[in-house]
Amino acid sequence: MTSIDIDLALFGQKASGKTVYAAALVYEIQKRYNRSYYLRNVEDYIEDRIAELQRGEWPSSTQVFADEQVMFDIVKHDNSSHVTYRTIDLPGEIIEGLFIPGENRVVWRKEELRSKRPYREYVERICNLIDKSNAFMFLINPKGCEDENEQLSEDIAQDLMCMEIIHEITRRKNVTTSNHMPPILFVFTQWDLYENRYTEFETYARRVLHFTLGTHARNLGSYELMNCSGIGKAKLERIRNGTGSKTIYKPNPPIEPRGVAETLFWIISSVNSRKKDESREGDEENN
Ligand SMILES: Nc1nc2c(ncn2[C@@H]2O[C@H](COP(=O)(O)OP(=O)(O)OP(=O)(O)O)[C@@H](O)[C@H]2O)c(=O)[nH]1
Ligand SMILES: [Mg+2]
Repeated sequence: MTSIDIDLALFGQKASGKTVYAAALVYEIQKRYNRSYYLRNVEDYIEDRIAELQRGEWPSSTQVFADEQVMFDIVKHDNSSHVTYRTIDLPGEIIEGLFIPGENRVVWRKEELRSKRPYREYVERICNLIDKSNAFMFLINPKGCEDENEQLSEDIAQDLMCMEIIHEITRRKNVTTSNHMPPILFVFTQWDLYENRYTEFETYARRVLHFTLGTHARNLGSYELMNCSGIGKAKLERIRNGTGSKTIYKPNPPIEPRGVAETLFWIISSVNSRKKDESREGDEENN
């Protein structure tokens, strides 16, 4: 039986879809891939989020003090392989506070702010996560702003976040060649809302990640651009507010996640081939 450990660092700003993604991943493997795999040890936290989506409700924004571990084992029915998957459902507020330009510009770059409250604790959490992870994923929210300038600044903010974190990965893990870079996956979420607008996905995604892909052209080893939808289909709901009413999207149960499990399969195969390369390098050094 082959076994593999995935320690995934999952980044994305507030409302990029991290919690929905984590719930959809478990649900999609349970439902769509149940002929090949079964899941063991899924926590209540994720089961509760799945139930929420199935009631047609979105999860609430993950709280700053929350420390939600998402862990499970994926086992092949024939017992030929076994994957242990661990990640943390980070509160996007922490990431926004550190990486998204605000009144203090980008806090992450400012030594004098990094060591002060509330940032110090956030910085430590991110650094620990980077140190213990062997795969990285960025969730990008396409946003779909009506205003062109607003859209541009949303795109750039997410691009800079990726660029900054990848820089930190290269620094902390002492990456000198792209061979030593852990696999990195960029996933554009909420694709049920955007598939008709961005039909040339690859061109669109590369444009949004302009600075990241340019700056790190030589650092990035195995990386991929993907899109997914945690719920598959959304329904429009009219809600009343003080001055009138507005329409919002809600999950339309039963949810039908799309492209979510594929992200995990890409990560498993990338971590696996990295493991093989490393053991080959080790063998060569010993000979
Ligand atoms: N249409 C559609 N909307 C989605 C999907 N996933 C997320 N959303 C929207 O994005 C919002 C935020 O999703 P979350 O998963 O809570 O985002 P998050 O990254 O966990 O946010 P924080 O907890 O604040 O960091 C949801 O309330 C939905 O409005 C999706 O697959 N399809
Ligand atoms: Mg969340």
